[in-house]
Amino acid sequence: MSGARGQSCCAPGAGEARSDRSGCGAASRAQEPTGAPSSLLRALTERAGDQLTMAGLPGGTFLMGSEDHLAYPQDGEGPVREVDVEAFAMATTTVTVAEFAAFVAETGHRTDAEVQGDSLVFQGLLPADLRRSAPRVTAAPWWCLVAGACWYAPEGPNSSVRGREQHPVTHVSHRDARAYAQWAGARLPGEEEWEYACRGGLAQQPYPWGAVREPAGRKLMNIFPGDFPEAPQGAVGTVAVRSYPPNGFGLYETTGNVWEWTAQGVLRGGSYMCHASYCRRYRTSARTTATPDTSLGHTGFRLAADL
Ligand SMILES: [Ca+2]
Repeated sequence: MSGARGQSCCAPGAGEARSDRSGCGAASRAQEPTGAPSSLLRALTERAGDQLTMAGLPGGTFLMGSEDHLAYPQDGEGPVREVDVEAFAMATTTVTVAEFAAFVAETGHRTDAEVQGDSLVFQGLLPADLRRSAPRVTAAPWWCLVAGACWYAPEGPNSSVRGREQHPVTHVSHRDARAYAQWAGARLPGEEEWEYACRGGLAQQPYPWGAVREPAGRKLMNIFPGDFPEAPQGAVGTVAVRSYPPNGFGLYETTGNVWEWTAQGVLRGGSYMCHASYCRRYRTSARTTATPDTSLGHTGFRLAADL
């Protein structure tokens, strides 16, 4: 499928909105330390709160993928196949802003969004002036390329992550996620591990809790409210990483909230921008891809480790 409902609706490359800035000089800027103010890093790090919690998952064989009526065959969701997974550990939540701040404070890591000087932000999160002036992704015009948007300023220079310390870190590329994992002594989950973990022990269900998206009308994940993209009915954006009940393996918000990088660079789980009116990639088997240097306001990651 091409066009607006294809993969670029979920994870376009920033190059689609950049015109004359081709990343010239990016290599040298990558050597510079982060631009995050040290006072901000200190304040965020103090609020890191809970220690990283990992859930030990038993190994096993599961049915990966989906061919049901909700699946997007063009995304490679099918065919359904048996996959063996060794026992491993998975973080119960995605990496938070506060946790990422601790990494940056210690290493000075400069993210790809900082190196490139911009990142992609959903239009609905922006003030009116930026919404008008920011370049758009042609095939997915609700994505705005915002100068200065990065993990500590998710909607550009006048925004802040203060008050969002327990939200997922966003605007992190695959390279940034791998650097964090290495620093933490962990790794990114393989795509097979991610889906096995997301399913929470259930077989061939579209949601981590079962067959129905909102059982008895109860919202169980952070996805777009109302009609996408122009008519949200309620708040849009990330929420704290433990805002909804965990799945059968004790893992929070695998579907919804933010897309999550896997080791192979495939993104899993959908985000706060997914809605049935446009894109139902908030399911256990849904997947999309982005280039390793892509940063997006709806993408984060969680850690895995060998047992
Ligand atoms: Ca997620």
